[in-house]
Amino acid sequence: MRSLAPNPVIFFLFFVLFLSAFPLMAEERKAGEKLVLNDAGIEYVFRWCPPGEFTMGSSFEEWYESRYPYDFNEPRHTVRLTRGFWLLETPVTVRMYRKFAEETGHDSGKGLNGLGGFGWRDGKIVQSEDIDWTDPGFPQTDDHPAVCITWEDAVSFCRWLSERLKRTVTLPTEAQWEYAARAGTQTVFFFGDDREEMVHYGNVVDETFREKAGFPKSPGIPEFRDGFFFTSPVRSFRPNPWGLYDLYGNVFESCLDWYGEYPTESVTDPVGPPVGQYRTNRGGSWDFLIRSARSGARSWDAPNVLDAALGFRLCIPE
Ligand SMILES: [Ca+2]
Ligand SMILES: [Ca+2]
Repeated sequence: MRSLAPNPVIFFLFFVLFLSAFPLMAEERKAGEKLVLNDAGIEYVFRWCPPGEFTMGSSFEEWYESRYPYDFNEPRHTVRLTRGFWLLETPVTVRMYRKFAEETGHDSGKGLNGLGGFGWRDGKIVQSEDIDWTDPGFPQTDDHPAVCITWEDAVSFCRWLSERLKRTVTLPTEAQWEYAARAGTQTVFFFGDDREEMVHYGNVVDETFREKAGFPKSPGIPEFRDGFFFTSPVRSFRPNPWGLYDLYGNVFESCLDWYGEYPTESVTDPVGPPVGQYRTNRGGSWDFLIRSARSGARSWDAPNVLDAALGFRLCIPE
């Protein structure tokens, strides 16, 4: 008579198969691997950023040579990220943001000091009550990065999309942003130290901008033409080694943290100070000099600032 007990050999084989499936799902996932999520006809493409350790910040020499207009605030320190995360391949686009605004009726508020958004009017950057994400003062198609998005707007968007996708969607921390941008590099930019190479990787203040904005020639402005005066459609430039586009230039990207001084010692999974006045953002923009687009360069804004230089990128923590 056949035994009803499970065949030990088959049981063992299933057990081995069961164990072997897990490394494929977690440990062996490659940096830059894609995750494509869909909601209401909109595609969100994320790239995998594995757990790891890196040196955050840059050298005093790098900062000094860039003539960054703030005190040295990016001293190098070791950061360990114990959990991997998915980062949106591009900044959040107008198409994505419009869906959120239409569905929720979200109101961005009146901006810094209640005086509206910063955008382009009559050949210069001004603050005006009629400037917001629907009209920053220059043409924006659905494939351009959403701009004039406050930190508070960005967090509201994340909350909304978390419910839609049934997953936690948030802003990256400053450490996660820099870790992903560096993608294992320690140079000024992920493509090396030569800022002239930026012409292939990001939309910054270039010769075209200088001419149209009527700026004088200056050592901070490169001679190249990147092809865009205002924002550029996302993916117009080459990605970084982990498949992330538009990290440098185009729009600054809000991060989760309050702005504060870096720790002097090694840290694990840093999230910034517990309280603060400004929120961090990263990467430079179409109307800022290349020096703001360095991997280690830090910037910050009040959480209610509406600025045509400021957008955001999404993070799904593992
Ligand atoms: Ca440009
Ligand atoms: Ca950017």
